[in-house]
Amino acid sequence: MEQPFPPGFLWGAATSSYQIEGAVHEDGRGSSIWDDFSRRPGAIIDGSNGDVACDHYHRFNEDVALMAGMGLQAYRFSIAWPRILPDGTGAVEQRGLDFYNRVIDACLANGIVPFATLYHWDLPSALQARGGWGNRDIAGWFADYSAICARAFGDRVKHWITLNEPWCIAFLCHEIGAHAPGQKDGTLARAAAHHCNLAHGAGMQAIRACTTADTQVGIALNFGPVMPLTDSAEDKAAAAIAHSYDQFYGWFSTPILKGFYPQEMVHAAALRNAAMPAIRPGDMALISQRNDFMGVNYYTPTRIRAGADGRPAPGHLQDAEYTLMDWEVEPKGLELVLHELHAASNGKTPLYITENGASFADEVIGGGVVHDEARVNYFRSHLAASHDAMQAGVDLRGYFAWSLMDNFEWAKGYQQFFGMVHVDYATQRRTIKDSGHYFSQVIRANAVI
Ligand code: IFM
Repeated sequence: MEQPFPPGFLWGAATSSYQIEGAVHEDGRGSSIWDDFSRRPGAIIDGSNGDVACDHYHRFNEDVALMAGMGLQAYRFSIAWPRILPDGTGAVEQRGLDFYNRVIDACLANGIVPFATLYHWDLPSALQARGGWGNRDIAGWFADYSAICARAFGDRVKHWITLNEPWCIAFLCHEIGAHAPGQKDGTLARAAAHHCNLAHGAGMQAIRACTTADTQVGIALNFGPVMPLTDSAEDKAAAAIAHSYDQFYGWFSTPILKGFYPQEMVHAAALRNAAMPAIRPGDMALISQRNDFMGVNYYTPTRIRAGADGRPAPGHLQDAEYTLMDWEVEPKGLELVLHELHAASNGKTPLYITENGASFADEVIGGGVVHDEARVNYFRSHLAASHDAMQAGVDLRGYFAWSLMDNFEWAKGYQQFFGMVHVDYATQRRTIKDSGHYFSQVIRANAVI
């Protein structure tokens, strides 16, 4: 049975600058922390980098035409900070602005609504040299950069996302060290988390100051909601504990929607011998300003079981489906997050799914055919979960598939495939996969089919 979505529900696809653009030395672009990190031996699994990636910088017209052909109604892309401000602050590079003007205009000419993300991880190296996300001044640097973009593009871009996945910016990059700049310092990570939140608040203010009232600003947060490994009372109790310590909520959605860091974040920092960031008067008010929407990036849940002492321990289901990233496929996790955020904002903050998708090894047949049944099923089940959440009252306004096309998957290089469009990196030839065709049918029907 078809599950219809409401009229006006927005269907799109998402990408990010460093993952697709290439052209890292062109038109005055400054260096980014990913240019640096990807040169570090062992940092990227296949030794690759984003120098060429999908060559989108030169092929954006073809890519926008592809999107139009697929019937996409919206495109979430990110702006590379080092293309606009090669040194992070100071002199503006007009050729960088011109590139995004061309992308935006191409979208609009094809009836595609542009959603611009201001920061999707490619921090100018010059700012890293000044302490990067560990330096509280980054909130001001980011606000200045946001204002430049809002002034340049705000007449046509009406949807802005400040940061993509600040949990990754803070913890994956500064405590786990798996992403640029590859640091492993719990105190630094927590400072970075607070500075991300400040940058989000300051960035929203800057955008609003430079644009008209029809402009909408939000943030894209990632979530890995806790689910018990089994239905046993022990696993459920352990999952409940883990839920209260969930960093995705505790460090980001809770301060942004409610204006405080839960006590569990303080406790967890102490357990890791990490200091909490200094919080100055006015910080939490800046952080918890009204968001016009909140973006949800969801891929997989966090499975928790009771360890020997009853405390939460990581779990792995034996009989579940896993993607090439080894991420469990569980659409219920998406529903959980949507309900949680709806409740946390008292239903007052509209939601968009700003990323959702899966990496699988595709069957590249040739002659314009790529079979990816597992991805079709992933989309179908997660769209059904989104539909169910809306039926239950969640204010969900749109869905962006991650990703438009295969691309540079950060530390996993070119060994993961999230695209609805296959990219042959040797020729840069694009081929719409079965999942891309499926997504087009969903858009046409405005329903899960
Ligand atoms: O490719 C990334 C994206 O840049 C951020 N969200 C998760 C995706 C898949 O790992």
